[in-house]
Amino acid sequence: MTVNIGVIGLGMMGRDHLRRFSEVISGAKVTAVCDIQRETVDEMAKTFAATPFYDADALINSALVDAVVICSIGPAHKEQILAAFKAGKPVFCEKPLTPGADEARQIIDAEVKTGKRLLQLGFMRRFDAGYQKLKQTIEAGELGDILLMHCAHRNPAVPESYTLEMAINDSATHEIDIIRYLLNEDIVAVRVDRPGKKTSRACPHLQDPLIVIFETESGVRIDDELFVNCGYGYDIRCEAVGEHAIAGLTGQALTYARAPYGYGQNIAHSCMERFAAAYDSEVQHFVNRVREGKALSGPSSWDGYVVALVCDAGLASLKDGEKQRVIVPQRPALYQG
Ligand code: ISE
Repeated sequence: MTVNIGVIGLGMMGRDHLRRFSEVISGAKVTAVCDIQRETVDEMAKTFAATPFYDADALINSALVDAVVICSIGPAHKEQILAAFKAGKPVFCEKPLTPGADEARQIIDAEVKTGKRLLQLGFMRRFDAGYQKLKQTIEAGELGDILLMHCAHRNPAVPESYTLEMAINDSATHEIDIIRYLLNEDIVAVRVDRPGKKTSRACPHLQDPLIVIFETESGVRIDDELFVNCGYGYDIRCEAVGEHAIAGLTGQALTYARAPYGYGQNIAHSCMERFAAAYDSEVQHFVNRVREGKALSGPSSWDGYVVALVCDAGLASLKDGEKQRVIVPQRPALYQG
């Protein structure tokens, strides 16, 4: 069976998924595309031989579409996800699930009512080979009890439209999700620290870098450096410090260079490059589950909801610099295991 995919939102991520479906993914094809920009819809529909839609609801309910891929802006997600649930169609949704936790909760309630996991969230780092290996190492007990983690999230540059809040709810979201995934526990407190200095590369409205400190249920303390105008590359770092040993990501480089300046590895310049294999793998995972008629697995609406709770606390701390508690409600049975 070939899964007929409808893609909503044809910006950078939507287009990258269109290319992925046409070049990499097996068992699925894009049959419908939709965006608020008519010219983009027409152009993409032509390039990928898909039917153009100018209304998301019409695409979701079209017989041409078996499963929906949502790459629209965050504020549009809730209505689109709820419409897909109503139509009984599986959804792959780019992060964030929703911009705030209250809306995310409505998605949880609606999905629980359907009695089946119908959504996979685009937290692609869970599909990255390095993070997966790190998780296995932690779970095998090789490091002993985990005491600390050091993370860094460095982007070469961000556009002027990137707001201070986005450092939390657009960038740090990835660490928030991956910390929970690696440690199998929730984050209970968050504090945002504004260093005294900032890069001259950042727009005046930004404080860049920022440091976010997370604490988990068992007391693991994690520092996350968010440096989104670092200039030199797309550099994601994660090190777990255990009682007996430490382990961390090496990066994505497949080759090294020996040159007059020394010994080095190539560095990625975008998330598309750094996590290319992870994006392929998360989308193939989604398609496989749909083809097999199984409930979806991987990052869930619940993960999106809990990440939104932590982000809301992080945004409060961004304002007052105080440590903010995160209270995670009871996880519904649908999301256990
Ligand atoms: C962007 O939205 C992403 O998801 C990237 O992975 C992240 O590195 C970047 O900071 C975000 O703005």
